[in-house]
Parts: sequence; structure tokens; C-alpha cells
Amino acid sequence: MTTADSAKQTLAQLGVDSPEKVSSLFGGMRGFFDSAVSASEADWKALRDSWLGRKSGVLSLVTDNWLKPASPELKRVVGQELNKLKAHVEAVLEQKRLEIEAAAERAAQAREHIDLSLPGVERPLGTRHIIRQTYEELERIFLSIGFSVVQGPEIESPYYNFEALNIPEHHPARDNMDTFYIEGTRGRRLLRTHTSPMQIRTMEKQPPPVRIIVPGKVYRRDNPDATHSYMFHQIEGLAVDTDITFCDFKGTVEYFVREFLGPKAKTRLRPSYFPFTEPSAEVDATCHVCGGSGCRVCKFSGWIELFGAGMVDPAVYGFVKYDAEKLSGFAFGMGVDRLAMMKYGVSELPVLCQNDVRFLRQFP
Ligand code: 2NL
Repeated sequence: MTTADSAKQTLAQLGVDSPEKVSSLFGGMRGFFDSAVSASEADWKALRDSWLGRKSGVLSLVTDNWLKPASPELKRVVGQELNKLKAHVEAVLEQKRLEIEAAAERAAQAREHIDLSLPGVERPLGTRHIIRQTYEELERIFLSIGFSVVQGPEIESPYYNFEALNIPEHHPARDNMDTFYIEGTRGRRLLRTHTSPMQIRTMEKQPPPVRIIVPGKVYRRDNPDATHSYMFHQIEGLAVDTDITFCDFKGTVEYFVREFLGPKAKTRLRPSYFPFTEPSAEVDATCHVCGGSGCRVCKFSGWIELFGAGMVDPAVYGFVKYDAEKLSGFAFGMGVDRLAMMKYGVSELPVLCQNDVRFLRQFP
């Protein structure tokens, strides 16, 4: 008969008739429990039920079969031994439970552990593109003398892009601009060929004085090559007030050139033509490479063409209901790509838009 089965029999059936035999019987049961504990791996609940279960746990059987029917002489010692065994079983099971929980906790910790000493994920910061850097430099210069920045749509109506700028239909100035038309529900639209439309819109909306610069992308009919593209970046400027003279125009241009190219740069105005300015001028600066003595970059002229400008043609004021008799002003338009290429020594326009990191990394 196994030790477990012995709990199903009474003391009389087992032939236990003295306190010594009672102690040794309980000693055997305790040994059986201890070996059951070390043999049971994880099934703590099954172990607990088989020993402490109310209906058929070993201790219930011992109570029913050993204690209750025991003779009066043995009842005391059986009770004492049973209490000792019960205390032992409960203490060991509790200890076992704590061990299992601790092990589970350690396993969970190991699974979820975050090693703070590991190096983090490095996300390299990008840099500002040289077009952006040039824009910021140009904006800094004009903001420092009281201009504000205005931006507007790249899709414009022919009125704002041409008519209001004194460029009627069939005007030869449209030759390299009459392109990229869009048929829309609200009439013909086109990709703006300069940011001037936004200057017209600003003058329509606000009375003088006006001092604004308008940065943005513009689109033209051009055959792409090393220095031409159907899209380029522009920044236009406009100053209108009651007493702006050609001297203000020239002084502003000279200030700008010195800020952009350094204090040694000299400025030259060359007569030119734009439909929206009169007189019009090309602004040249002494060559930034040779300082004016002549080199390959300036084709040995000592001068580099920077941008176009002029006094606003009075005809433009008529379109925005400004009083051409009382007002005057100047305007200019710069190709930012050109200026960036000059400033950073880039010889080909296409690399500016190709996103090649070997190029971009050179301008941190
Ligand atoms: C160039 C030259 C220029 C302007 C743009 C302008 C705007 C208004 C009135 C008068 Cl609303 N003028 N803009 C004036 C002169 C030159 O651009 O070559 N740009 C790339």
C-alpha cells in the first residue's frame, strides 16, 4: 500500500495502536509530502489541491480516517501530529508559491528589460539647402532695412501675371513666359513666371507706403542646360511711397550688394528694359572671384551681373488704383539659384535639384 493510500484507512486498519506508531506514521506522511514537493516542478496548484483540497486532499482524508475514528487514548497525539503536519504542508506550499512568483517576475523582467546603456538610434540631421540658405541671407538683408516678406500662389491668372504688370497680349516680353497654362473652371490660369503678381495683389490690398519682398518658385519657357531650367527661385522687391527717388533706389541696391558680397564690392547700373520699370537697369557687382581685375568667371570684364531692377513704371500704378502723380518707387527681381551658384561656387544648375547627398553635404 502506498503512503497516499494509507490516508484512506483508519488507524485500526493500519494497525497503529500506540503514540510511537502514530508519530512514525505521520513522519512517513511528512516524508512523502516532502518528496512530492521536490518532484513537482511547476504544478503548484495540483500539489496544493492534492494535499489541502477540502474533499479529497490528503489532510482531509487524514482528519476523516485517522483523527475522527481514533481511540480516545490516541486522539490527542493524532491531533497534535496532524496540526504539525498541516503547519508544515502550509508553510512549504507558501514558500514554494513565493519562489514560483519570484521566478516568474525575474523572467518577465528579463523579457522587458530596457538596457539604458545601449547607444540610441541616431537620426542624422539634414542641412538647409543652399537655395534655402541664400533665401534666408537675402531676407535677412531686406528685413534689416524695413522690408517685410510676402508670399503667394504659384498658379496665377494672366491678369496678375501679365496685364497688371504692363505686359499686354502679344508683347514680346511674353515670348519666354507664355507657357504652362492650365484650363480651370474659373478661366485660364498659368504657373507664374515671376513673383510680381503678389506685389500687384499687395498694392491692391493696402495703401502706400509699401516695402515688401516676395520669395518663391517661378516657371518659364526655357530649354534646360547647365544654367537654365523651366523652374527657378526668385525674390522680388518693391518699395512705393510719396517721395522715393532714383537715389533711394541706387542707395538700397548698393547697400544690398555690400551686405551680400562684402564691404569691398562695388555696384554698377547698366541700362536695360523691363515692361514694368522705367528706367530699367541691370545691377552688376565687381567680380567676387577676382575683385574686379578680370578672370575667367567674369569673362575678364571685372563685373558680374546680379539682377534686374528699375523705377516702377507709372502704368503699373494705374492697375492698382495708386495715384501715379503722387507716388514713386523702385522694384527688383533676383534669380536666387544664380546668386546661390555664384556665392557657393556651383557651376551647374541641375545639381541644385537632384538631391545628391554628396553635393548637399558640401554645404552644412
Ligand atoms: C529679373 C528682373 C524684375 C521687377 C522684376 C516689378 C514688380 C512690380 C512693378 C515693377 Cl509689381 N517691377 N518687378 C522689376 C524689375 C526687374 O526682375 O530678371 N528677374 C529674374
